Amino acid sequence: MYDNPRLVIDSSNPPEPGSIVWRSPSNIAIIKYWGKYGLQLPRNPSLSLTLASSFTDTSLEYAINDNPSGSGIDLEFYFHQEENEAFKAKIQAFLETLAPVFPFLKQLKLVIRTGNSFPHSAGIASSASAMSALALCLCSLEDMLFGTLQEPDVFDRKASWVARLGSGSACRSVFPHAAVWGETQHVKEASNEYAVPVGDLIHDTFKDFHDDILIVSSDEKSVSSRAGHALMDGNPFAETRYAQARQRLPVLLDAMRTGDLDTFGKIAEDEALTLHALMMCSNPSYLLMQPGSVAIIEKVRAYRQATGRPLYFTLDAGPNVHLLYPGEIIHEVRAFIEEELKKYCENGRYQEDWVGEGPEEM
Ligand code: 2P0
Repeated sequence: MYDNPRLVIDSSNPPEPGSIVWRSPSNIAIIKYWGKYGLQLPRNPSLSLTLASSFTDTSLEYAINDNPSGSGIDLEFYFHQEENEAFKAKIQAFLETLAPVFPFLKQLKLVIRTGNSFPHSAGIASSASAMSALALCLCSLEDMLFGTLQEPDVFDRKASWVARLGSGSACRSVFPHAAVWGETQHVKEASNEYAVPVGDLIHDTFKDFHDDILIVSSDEKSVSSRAGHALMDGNPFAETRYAQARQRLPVLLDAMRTGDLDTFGKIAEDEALTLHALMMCSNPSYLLMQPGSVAIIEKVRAYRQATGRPLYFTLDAGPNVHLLYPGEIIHEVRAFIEEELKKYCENGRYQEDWVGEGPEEM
């Protein structure tokens, strides 16, 4: 869709060396993407809230390469100031698949420095923030060299498309407040190829909204998301699940438009438990929730029942529990975490996060 053989640097007029820096946040899906086909295309539409305090900073330094090797991409890579061969290999392979989209990459020497705002071992998904930050740097570089992405909407759409190829969920991090990824007739221009912003369609309640991430375990997951998505292909409930997500999307959007927290919360919690149920009935089956996750879920439901306060949970593909609630009950919720939930967290750890304004160029 974005292949462009004209994006080649004129060697008689090379650019001065320079650098580009983007900060891009993670996101939390309310309707989950789980199951994909082809080149990172989703089996159902998903909707996420864009976060703020869990982010990746990525800088991309570039200079003309006087001795291009012809085939590969000349890359130096640092993660938290240190070389990291495993991450470097992944990024290098990703950049090489992007050669038809950004042919100028092979004409440059690149240095990528990246790091997360949260500890590497926090068990917080970093592929969404990392891949969106990298995609934004690449689009800024293209625009700097060729002036081809001057329109903000055009820039964001391409960044979202590139981010998706790096990690599906990353395409949703490009936009403020909330985004939808995947075909649905209920959102204008929605596509399987990129996410679209829906922040303008939601009630202010969801813009002053929190997601405190309770770190139940920071251990590496026993089954990666990549493997988890693949197991959906043989899951006997897959088609029913995809249909459910498609039907739910307009219901969630309507609740978010009107500020209906009750409907929002019901869908959020059901989506989380459905995601984990799908893992439990995959073949082979697996379980990423832990006893602490279940204890927190039960406490959250009991708290809501007892107080009537709109506190809900969701889960990512891991044991950590995300607490979702509007800003107006922050003091009550933080006291509840401290008194009742922190004891289930690894070393008492949780990351305070909230709905944010999307990526920033630094
Ligand atoms: C999501 N997750 O919608 C779902 C729900 C986790 C739980 O997408 O293989 O890292 O890179 O496309 O995006 C996590 O999987 O998977 C994920 P790839 P990704 O956020």
